[in-house]
Amino acid sequence: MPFPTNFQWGVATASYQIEGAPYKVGGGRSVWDMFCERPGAISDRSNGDVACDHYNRYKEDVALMKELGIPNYRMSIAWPRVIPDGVGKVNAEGLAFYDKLIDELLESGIQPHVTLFHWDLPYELYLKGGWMNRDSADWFADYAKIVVDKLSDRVASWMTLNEPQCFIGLGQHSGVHAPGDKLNFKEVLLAGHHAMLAHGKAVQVIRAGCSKPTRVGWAPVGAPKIPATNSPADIDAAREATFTTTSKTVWSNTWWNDPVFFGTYPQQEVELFGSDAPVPRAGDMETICQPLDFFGANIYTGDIIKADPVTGNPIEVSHDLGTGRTIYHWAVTPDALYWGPKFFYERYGKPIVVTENGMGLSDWVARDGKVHDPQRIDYLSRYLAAFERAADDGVEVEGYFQWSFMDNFEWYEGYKFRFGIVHVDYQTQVRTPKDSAYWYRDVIAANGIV
Ligand code: GCO
Repeated sequence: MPFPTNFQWGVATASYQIEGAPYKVGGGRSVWDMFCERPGAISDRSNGDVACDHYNRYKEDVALMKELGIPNYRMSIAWPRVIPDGVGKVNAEGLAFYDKLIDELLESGIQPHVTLFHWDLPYELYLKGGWMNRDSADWFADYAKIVVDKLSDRVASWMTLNEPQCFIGLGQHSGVHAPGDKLNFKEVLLAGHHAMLAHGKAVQVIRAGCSKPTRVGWAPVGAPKIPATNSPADIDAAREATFTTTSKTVWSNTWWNDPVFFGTYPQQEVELFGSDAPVPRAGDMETICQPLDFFGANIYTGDIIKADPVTGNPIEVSHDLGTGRTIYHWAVTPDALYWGPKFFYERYGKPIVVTENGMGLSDWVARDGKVHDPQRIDYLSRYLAAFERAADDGVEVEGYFQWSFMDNFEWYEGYKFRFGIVHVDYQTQVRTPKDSAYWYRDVIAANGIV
C-alpha cells in the first residue's frame, strides 16, 4: 500500500465559490464582487451573492462531509469578510463565522486546512493598487495575523496563496478573472513579486503565531509536462520543459516556486523576461524564501513533450486525437499525477500535497434521484493510480485534496461547470452526493483506489 497510513485524504473548496452572503453582517466587498458586475465578465451573468449558501448551511455541509467519511477539508478565508476594508477594523462577526466553522469541523473529526487567500482581494485594497502596491505584502501579513491569532489554537495546516499564476496572470494580465486588468508584463511580474513577498511574510506570521506543530505551504498551479514515451531522452525533455519557460508568460512552475523554495528567480526566465523582470530590493528574496513543510500543487492536466531527435530539446506534441476532455476542454492526462509529483519532488525535495485535482462536468440529478458521474470516477481513479505509482517510486506523498467537495461558482464560467462530488441544486440548495462521493468514501476507507 504505497499511500502512508497518515496520508491526508480530503476535499477542497474556496470562500467566494461557496459561501454566498459576502456582505453579511459587516463583510466588505471583494474584487470578485466588482468583477461579476461587469457586463460579459461571467458567462451565465451570475455572481457569488448566494453561491452554495454555505455561510448559512455550513453545519449541514460539515455533517455531509462527515457522513461521506472525509477526514480533511481544505477551505479558504474571505479576507474582506474578516477585514472589510482589507486593513484596519476587524469584522468580529466575519471572523466568528470561521471560528464556528472550525469548531464544527473538529467536532466532526475533520481536520481543517486553511488557505488564507483564494482570490477574494478586498475591493478597498484594489483601489489602493492591490498587488501592484508594495504595501500589499504588509496588508496581507496583518490580515494573516488576525486569522492566525484566532484560529491557530485549532488549525495545524496552513496555505498562504492559491494559484498566484491565476490571480496575477488571469486577474491582471489577460483580465479574464477579477479584477480584470490587462497590465503590461513588467507590471504583472511586479504584482507577482509583491504577492510572493506577502506569502513570505504570512509564513513568518503563521510560524510566530502557532504554538503547536504546524504544516505550512502554498498552493500554486502545478503544470507538469508529460514525456511522450518512457525513453530517457523524452523524460529529460519533459523535465526540462517543466522547469523552463519559452515565452513571456506567468504560466511557469519555476518563476513562482524557485523564489519560494530557493530564494532566487530562475536565471533562464530572468534572461528571457529581460527588463520586465522585477528587481528585488535587499532582503526581499530572504523574506520570500521561508521554510515550507510541503510542496502543494493544484494539478489537473499536462502537456505532452518529446525530445527533438537532433538537438534533444523539448518539443510539445499534441495529445492523441480524440483524447478525453473535461468540460473546460482540458485533456484528461492521468500521468500528470505521476510526473508532476516526481519532477517537483526531485527539484524541490519536499513531500507532495496535491492541493487540488478533479474533473469539471455538466452533471445533473437523474430520474432516479441520483447523480451518476462515471467519468469523474474514472478520471479520479486514473489520476490517483498515477499518484500512487509516484509514491511507489519513492516520491514522498503527504495528501490529496479532491476539487471540489460540492459544485460551486466556477469563476467566469459561473454555475455551468460542476466540479463537485456533491451536486448542488442552485434553486433549492439541495445537496445530492454524486456516485463519485460514495466511491471516494470507499477510497478513503481503503487508503487507496478500490
Ligand atoms: C483553482 C481554483 C479553483 C477552481 C478549480 C477548477 O485553484 O483554479 O483553485 O478555484 O475552481 O481549479 O477550475
